[in-house]
Amino acid sequence: MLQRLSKTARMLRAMSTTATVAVLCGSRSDLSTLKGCFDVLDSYEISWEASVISAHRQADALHAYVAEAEAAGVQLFIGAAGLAAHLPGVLASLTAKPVIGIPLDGGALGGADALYAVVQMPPGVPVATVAIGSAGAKNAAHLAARILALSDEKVAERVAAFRTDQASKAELRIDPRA
Ligand code: C2R
Repeated sequence: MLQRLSKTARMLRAMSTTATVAVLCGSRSDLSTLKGCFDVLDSYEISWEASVISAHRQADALHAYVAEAEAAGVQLFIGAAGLAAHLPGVLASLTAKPVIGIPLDGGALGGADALYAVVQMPPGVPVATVAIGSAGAKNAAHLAARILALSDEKVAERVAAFRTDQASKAELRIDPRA
């Protein structure tokens, strides 16, 4: 697992700086939970970059990163953190772009601590909050695609195709005479 994570970290450093979506998490220990988020963004062919920057531990670096990312053309931020998960909320305080928050299951409270921290933002500083953990990580990417689809026809087509495919896979018809 450690080997896989350091490989992921190397991959992240090599990412482009012209991404549409910036994914941030509070710790390297969060990265494995975010794999589904990266995979879903890839499936929609949405360019992304990811960084480990903690609002608690690296406040100045986070401020600088958001300013640089916006200047480079990032359209949407995804923030993921466990425990007292302030990262997504601080992101929303630093940018007017949409922010999606993923609460992570990292401690004694099973992610409920992070969920409350991410979802209970004061009025005027919204964080679109998804489910705890890996299900939320995937949905953060699906939600990002739907937001970007409002102004990007290609992404809109891929969202429509995904929904059709998902519905056909879920369909089950039972013949009562069989
Ligand atoms: P470590 O494993 O590095 O001790 O981190 C991280 O997201 C992680 O889930 C433990 C947990 O602390 C979280 N963390 C935050 C923030 N920075 C780190 N919630 C933040 O800025 O909100």
